[in-house]
Amino acid sequence: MAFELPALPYQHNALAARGMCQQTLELHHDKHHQAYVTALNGFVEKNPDLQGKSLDEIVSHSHGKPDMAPVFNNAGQHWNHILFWQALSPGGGAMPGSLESKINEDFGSVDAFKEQFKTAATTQFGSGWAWLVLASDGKLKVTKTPNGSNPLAEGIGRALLGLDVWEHSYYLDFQNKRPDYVTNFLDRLANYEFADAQLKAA
Ligand code: MN3
Repeated sequence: MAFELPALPYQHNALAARGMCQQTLELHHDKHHQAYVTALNGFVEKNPDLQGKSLDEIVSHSHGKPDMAPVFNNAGQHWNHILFWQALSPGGGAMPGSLESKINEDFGSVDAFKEQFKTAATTQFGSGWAWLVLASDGKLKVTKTPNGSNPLAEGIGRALLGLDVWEHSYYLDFQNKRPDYVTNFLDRLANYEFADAQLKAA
């Protein structure tokens, strides 16, 4: 069974009023994400070891193996983008009370959480991701990973939200101003309802 590009959970123009234009989503989802899926399927087709494995299994199996780096990069990016589309919302920025309480408990305040997330996202040198994760000690944490890596591969908890900080994710909307993209995400695009549901399911 080949991996497939999931449809966006909203229209391509649905986030335009909130700082992510239609062209960004057309290129990022339809071209970049599709390219990761196509490349991953090519690797699976040629490698019997990968056949029949789930995406999570391929990510874990290929992580840290130099000869499997191309497989890991594309599987990781497929995994990351599946989460990313769900982490954005046309009604983003509104935080459910239950998530807000947990964030207050673990970070001190919502502002402190946003500061930590902004620091992680802006200090990730080059391409990568910033994450809100539920760590194995039951606490929420902010972390970052390079390139196509993610919390699953690195065993740093269950991802509740992920923000793509590759330039392709923000250059049309914010040019070189990654901090403005991150702030806009936290205040106007982040799907905290999704994060809350992930937290409740954990
Ligand atoms: Mn991307």
